Amino acid sequence: MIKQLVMATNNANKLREAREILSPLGIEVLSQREAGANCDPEENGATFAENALIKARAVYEAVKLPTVADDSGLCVAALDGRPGVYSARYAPEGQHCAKLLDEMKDVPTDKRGAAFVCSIAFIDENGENYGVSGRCSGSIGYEQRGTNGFGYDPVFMVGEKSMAELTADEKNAISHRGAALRELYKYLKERYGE
Ligand code: ITT
Repeated sequence: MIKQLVMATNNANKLREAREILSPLGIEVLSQREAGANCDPEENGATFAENALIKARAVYEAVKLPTVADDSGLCVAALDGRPGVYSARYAPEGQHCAKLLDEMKDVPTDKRGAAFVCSIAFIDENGENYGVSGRCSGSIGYEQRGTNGFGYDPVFMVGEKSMAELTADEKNAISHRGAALRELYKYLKERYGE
């Protein structure tokens, strides 16, 4: 059994969601800062999976502990899948939702479909990698709603509610990251469980 793994992220919400789902494993999930790594590698991969591996590899090389990294984003059908892997770089801090609503202002209701996508890379104690992914379908709303979650959650509608109107448990149950983390959970439990 491994006792610790490091989450290679600068996003505190991703770390929280990973801890919420992985905690029953009994593996301590350290932030990269707690592990002594201060990494922010250039995410120049063409896919979520490539970028997740770039982030995991950078932290693994710095701390030589099992490492997990998440690369995720929002793919909007009416925008040909944008912002996709550029989701974090789509707008200045705090302006992502407003910019997206503006870009979508003339798009009719039946064409507002979107999906959150998440790829997670795990690098084990030998430096070997394993990947999982998850997806959550929804649509882009017409206004920002709710204060939970982070990022694009206030404009991402799942049924009648935005993702930011869900509790943490409700979001984890349906989210792209929740799905990917549950896959990772299964893998880690089978591989390292008693
Ligand atoms: P790290 O690279 O340090 O992990 P980051 O926030 O920059 O942190 P990404 O490069 O993976 O992460 O970019 C993800 C983008 O997609 C970012 O703009 C997020 O706000 C958004 N995003 C990802 N998951 C989300 C979620 O569950 N809810 C809302 N927005 C999300």
